[in-house]
Amino acid sequence: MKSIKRIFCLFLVALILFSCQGSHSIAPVSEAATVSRLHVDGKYLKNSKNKSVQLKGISTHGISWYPEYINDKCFKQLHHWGANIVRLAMYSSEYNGYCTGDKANKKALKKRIEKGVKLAKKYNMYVIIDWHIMNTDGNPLTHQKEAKEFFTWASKKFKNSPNVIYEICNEPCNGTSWSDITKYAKKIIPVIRKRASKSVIIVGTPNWSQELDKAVAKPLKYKNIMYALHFYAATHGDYLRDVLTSALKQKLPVFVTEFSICDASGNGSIDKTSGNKWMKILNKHKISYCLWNLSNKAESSSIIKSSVTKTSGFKTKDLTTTGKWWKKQIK
Ligand code: IDC
Repeated sequence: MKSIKRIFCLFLVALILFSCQGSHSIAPVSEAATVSRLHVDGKYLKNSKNKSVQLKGISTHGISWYPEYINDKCFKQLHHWGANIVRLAMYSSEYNGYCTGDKANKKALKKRIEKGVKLAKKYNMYVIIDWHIMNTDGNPLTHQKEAKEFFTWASKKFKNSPNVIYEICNEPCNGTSWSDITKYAKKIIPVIRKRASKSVIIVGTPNWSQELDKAVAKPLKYKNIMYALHFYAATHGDYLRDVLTSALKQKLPVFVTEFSICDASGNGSIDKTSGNKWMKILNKHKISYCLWNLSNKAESSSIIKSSVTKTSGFKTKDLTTTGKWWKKQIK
């Protein structure tokens, strides 16, 4: 009788052990839940187990304007909400941009990036270092020298950080050609790859990162390159969605490093219907995305209400319409 009991107990223990092992082998909800080095394979971003991953997260506002959200509790909450990526938007020109501010400003911006990368790592998130060219320096060649210096610093600093993704030119615009972007990319990509040889690098496309067709026609000849598409759902509808779907048919690796559901000014009315149509395509093709923007600026793209001055510990009632919508998407 005793030995039957013993066998029964042993059987029970084995059963428990087996079921525990089983639950470990279940794939995590988000394949990128643990930060591992990523690579690009066809149109997909893949992890070290060769599984395609979709990164979902948010972009800061300009880190000269709103640096206060780069803090431990805020990043922890973003992670808790389901974000697995944060984009650090560093304007190159506008308002204390990297190339227009003084030496002390350059230093402060670098410190903020270091802090952001460190916090992202702590909470198992990827992080994009975004060289945020815009209207006043829409041709990336304008500040190529400074970009070289900056990316030399960044790639040295983060060469051992597999969670870092480099975005070398936010939105080429004002008639900047793909040929100029290519010239710039050929100078900057080798600078990054010299130190961070396997890093994923995202390249902006002409016309505020909308003309993916130009990259399809003449892609860059480097490994682990993705191309940026930006959309603002209340302004950009079927026309731009078609640009995306035809680029995907050509297997172009696309990363939506910036989008929102308001109009292209970052403000104005919100179009959830168009936003939902966009999400359907992004999710279907596992396209990674970052929403614009993590701040409380009084504009409809911000996720925090302008009346809310705290920088962490947000309740649902602290979030704007955009914030609530985005939180549901990344859950
Ligand atoms: C906007 C901000 C706004 C700021 C302005 C400065 O939302 O508060 O005053 O930049 O130029 C982009 C840009 C992004 C813009 C955003 C909305 O990458 O910097 O942010 N947008 O206009 N491309 C399309 C829209």
